[in-house]
Amino acid sequence: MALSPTLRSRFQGCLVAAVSGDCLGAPYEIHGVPQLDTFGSLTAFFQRIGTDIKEKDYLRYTDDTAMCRCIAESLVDNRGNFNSKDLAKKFGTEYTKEPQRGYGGNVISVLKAFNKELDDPFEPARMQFNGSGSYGNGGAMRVAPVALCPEANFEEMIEVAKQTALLTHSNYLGYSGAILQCCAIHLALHSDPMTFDTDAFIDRLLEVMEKQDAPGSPAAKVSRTSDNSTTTESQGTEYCRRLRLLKPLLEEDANIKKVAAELGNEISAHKSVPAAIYSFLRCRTPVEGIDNTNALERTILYAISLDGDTDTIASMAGAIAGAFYGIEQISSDWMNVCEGTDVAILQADAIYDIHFGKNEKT
Ligand code: AR6
Ligand code: MG
Repeated sequence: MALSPTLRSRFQGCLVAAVSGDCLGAPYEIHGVPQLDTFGSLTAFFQRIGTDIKEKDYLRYTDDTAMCRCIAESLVDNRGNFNSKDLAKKFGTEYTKEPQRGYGGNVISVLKAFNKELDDPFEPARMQFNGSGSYGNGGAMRVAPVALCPEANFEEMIEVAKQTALLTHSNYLGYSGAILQCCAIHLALHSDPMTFDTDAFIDRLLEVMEKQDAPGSPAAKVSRTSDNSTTTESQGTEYCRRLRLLKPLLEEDANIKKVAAELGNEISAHKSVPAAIYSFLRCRTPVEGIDNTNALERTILYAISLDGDTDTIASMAGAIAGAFYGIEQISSDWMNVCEGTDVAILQADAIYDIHFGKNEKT
């Protein structure tokens, strides 16, 4: 890459690539990723995007983008600040307006509750799964707008990421996934692509999550799932264990099936956020079998190839990669066929303007 993208380009790239990953990954969540020649058939799908898809219809976004848009809108309406009642209301209104966006099975009851007057908007989420709360990836999939802030806001940003997730995901694993995804986007956003250090990036994420996992933190207390079973490992180590797998997997250039098996490709936050981060890191350099020289597009294609929760993992990987490479790396074909890329740019600009002002040249 000749020049580093501007920060405004990276804000836009983040939200647009998140929408694109969602739209491009969604058809595969329903139909599955072809098992044979995975990269080849996906590459062919990507090559057709500019032609036949444009003629038919555009690719629709799912709940990931619908909720991400609510967070962006709420942050803009509140001058960059988190407002729990406002965000809950926006989630509820959005769900009522378009309930068919593919929302997670259990979160729907929380979203419906947001349409009533609530003294405590966090209460419905706490009731989920017999009181253990959801560990779905719904908190992580929508967190990108929170990550779009100055470096100096890092600690405050972690708290906002947690709060936005807690409205629907009170389980430690659910909201910690949002924290990890938010930090990954934020670090990518503020990294210089010319001097990027993969090991330092992973180490920084581990440092953040080790703090989350510290004894006495909520992690240590959560040990049961809703059916009252316990996991064989402490839930508090779920994220750190997977983050520690990133370097060895990258070093051995593990095949895609191994990556999915070790990091996960599921609807739960701890079995999807690490896979999205891996997709970004792995795809900075060419991947055998993926015939695409654009690292951002390669990232989304790779994330979809992981199979499983394709729209959400591709959306999260896209958000990280978009924040790193900037909007210039997203083709006009993608912009045209993915529903909602226009709104993503407007929202990214509005968030940028809150933090840096309209005229700042960064
Ligand atoms: N115990 C058992 N199962 C659980 C638990 C738990 N504590 N928590 C979550 N699940 P949900 P989301 C399972 O409903 O996170 C869309 O497809 C359970 O099967 O809170 O917003 C998006 O594209 C539950 O239905 O919604 C994302 O991929 C599921 O996890 C995803 O859904 C989802 O949790 C986001 O879903
Ligand atoms: Mg999904």
